[in-house]
Amino acid sequence: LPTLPMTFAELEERAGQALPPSVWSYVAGGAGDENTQRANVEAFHRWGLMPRMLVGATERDLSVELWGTRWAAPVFMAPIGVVGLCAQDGHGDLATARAAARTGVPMCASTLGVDPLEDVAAEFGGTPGLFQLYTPTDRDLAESLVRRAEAAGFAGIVVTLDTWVTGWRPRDLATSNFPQLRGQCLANYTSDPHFRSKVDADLDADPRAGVLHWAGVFGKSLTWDDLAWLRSLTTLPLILKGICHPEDARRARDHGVDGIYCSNHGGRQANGGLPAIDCLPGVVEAAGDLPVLFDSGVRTGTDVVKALALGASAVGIGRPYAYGLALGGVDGIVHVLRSILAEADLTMAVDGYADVAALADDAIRRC
Ligand code: HOC
Repeated sequence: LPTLPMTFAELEERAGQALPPSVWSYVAGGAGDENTQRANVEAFHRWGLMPRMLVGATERDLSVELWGTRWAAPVFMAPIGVVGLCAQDGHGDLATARAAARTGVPMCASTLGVDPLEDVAAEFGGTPGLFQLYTPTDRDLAESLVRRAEAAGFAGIVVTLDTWVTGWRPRDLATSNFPQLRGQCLANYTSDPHFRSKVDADLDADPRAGVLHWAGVFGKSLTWDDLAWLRSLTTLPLILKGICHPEDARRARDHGVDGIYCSNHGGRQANGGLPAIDCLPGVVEAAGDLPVLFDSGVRTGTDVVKALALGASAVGIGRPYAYGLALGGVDGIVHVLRSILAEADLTMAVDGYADVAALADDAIRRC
């Protein structure tokens, strides 16, 4: 695919030209003056990998086992609400699932999708998938979505904790963008029997009624008291997303979750925070033997290796695959993922790490 970009800078620039301005400002933008979004990326430069020689890393195995399933690589596509709109045909969630099938890189499908979760899962072609849930105030709706994800064959439920209300996003406020965009991404809600039963209108004839009802089921934060309920929702691996403080990781572990997801939502929710990668070591230590997923600021294959060396079990790619989708649909995502994986693999080769476990041995230093 010679016409697709080979650097993140070019990928971002060309996606900005390709996407409609409203979708571009939504996906590229973040909270406040976007300082945390930038800091997430810059913080990777303050960590350096330590090369080891004469270890014979000629053959490498980047696969990892998570919750009893082997992943082809320690990388997944992070959930991005509204990513579906980056596709030219308007079915970006299906395109992302097809890219997962082609690369073996799992997709964490967002609840806020343009395509219903059953259709998305049907495209995975044997690659494991995770389902991301925003917790609505209506518990029966949450349960209905989880039941559907289980029936569709998802391998885990990722509960996003930091997005019960949308952050202060100047780009979206300036364009009054978000209400109109999210209205196009409610397929999981409008296809849900419980959601439909609560709307006093014919959703097919009056889609606005669905948007209004959807807006009303958010706006309340969960507390630790809700953890027992969340845990009781499913026997699938339950993973809590948005954990940055070690104490929260410890509490999550004590509440019987199966995984911790260290993330600051790519700097989209709260500005003024610590770079997520700097939070990762503390979260990993507190998580003990629980797998830790990570995202926020990952742009390159070396970023992936650094996050793994800091203890992540698997690393989420966000904006890069959304931009790949914008530029080349399924092929665009595959190109971005394969480039990141190839760079990660070559970095490990040259630095002398034959597999992810080897990175646990003093592979990274602050610089
Ligand atoms: C409850 C409101 O993940 C993003 C999405 C946020 C979706 C808002 C949901 O834009 O970062």
